[in-house]
Amino acid sequence: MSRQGAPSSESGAMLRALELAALGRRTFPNPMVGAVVLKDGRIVGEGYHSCCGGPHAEVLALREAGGEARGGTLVVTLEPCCHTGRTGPCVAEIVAAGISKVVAAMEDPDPRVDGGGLRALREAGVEASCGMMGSEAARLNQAYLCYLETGRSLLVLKMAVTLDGRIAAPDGSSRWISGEASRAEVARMRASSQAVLVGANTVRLDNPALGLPTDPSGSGDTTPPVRIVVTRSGRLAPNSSVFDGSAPTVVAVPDGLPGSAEAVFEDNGAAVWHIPAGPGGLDLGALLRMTAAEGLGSVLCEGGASLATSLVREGLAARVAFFVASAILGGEGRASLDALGISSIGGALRLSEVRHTPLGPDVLVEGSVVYRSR
Ligand code: AOF
Ligand code: ZN
Repeated sequence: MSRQGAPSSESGAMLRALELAALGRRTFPNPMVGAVVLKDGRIVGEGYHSCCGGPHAEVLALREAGGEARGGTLVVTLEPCCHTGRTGPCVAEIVAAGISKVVAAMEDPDPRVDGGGLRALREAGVEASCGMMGSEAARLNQAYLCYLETGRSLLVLKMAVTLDGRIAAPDGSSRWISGEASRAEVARMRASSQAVLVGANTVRLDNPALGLPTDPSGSGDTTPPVRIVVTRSGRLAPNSSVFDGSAPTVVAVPDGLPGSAEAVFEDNGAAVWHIPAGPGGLDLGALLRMTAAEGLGSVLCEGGASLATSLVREGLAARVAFFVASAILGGEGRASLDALGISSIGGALRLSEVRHTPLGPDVLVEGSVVYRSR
């Protein structure tokens, strides 16, 4: 894995640092960070943050570089930290190692850092720049950034819709609206999410297992996401596929649900989370704070329409990923979202950082949702 000794430019090293950062799969609530030490145009050290509480990327890269770090350049995907958290400040180690230049991709919005790392480096006589491939680094750290800003997990709303925005025919059938390439992409999305969220109706109608096919990422890491089912009534068939034991399952119920329903889920190996009541039944914001507290940084909502509507209405769907299929169902079909209370075009919710990916006959449209009133 290490490219030790390979020739590299600063931008080549940043690409490598981003690649390394992406290997950190259990970092939440910490960021994903990769670092490379360059000396005379060659990589002499590499590191990445692999799990929360573990050593920071910079420290590992400096350790690998050893004495070669002196006079070298540290290329890192996040501003080095200047505080003592679970580990010590990276800035002190960078200065002690004799690094003469730091190239960072983005500032660290953690209030304990927030530009202070770059300032401290400059004060110590280290040249420091920030911004190279910043949007790629931010993309990698969406869950970290969302958690810092809101205290919640990153909620990505995924839907497969027809050209006319329908998610199912009137008889409830929806398999399959999107094609094979889209479904393979959904598997990759699941594999990179720590949890998958569905409403009880989706479990009743589609009975999805919400699991992973064999190693969709090709990385050898097949840890399946936790399956979370939201139910107001606590009525879920014990033989539903989400209780097949292939991955951990959580049933989220409103506070005060009678204990007998809870026992049924626990008998089926599921954990039960009690969530305060909220606008649509459960307080979904509280649920997403709970997922964050449980270390589940990103949650992929896979339907159905009423849960999706609540998430959008409450401003909780931070990102959307709509697979738009080349198919038409007409007005009898189930609409992807119910009323949002938008009465004129000026009120339409728009996306930022939009990406379009053609997938066979479908197009994946992804982006962050801009909620105006916030
Ligand atoms: C990381 N890994 O490679 C870098 C981080 O409590 P700690 O010691 O784990 O520190 C967490 C903070 O350190 C994190 O919020 C971020 O501000 C900073 N940088 N964190 O976990 C790393 N470089
Ligand atoms: Zn650090």
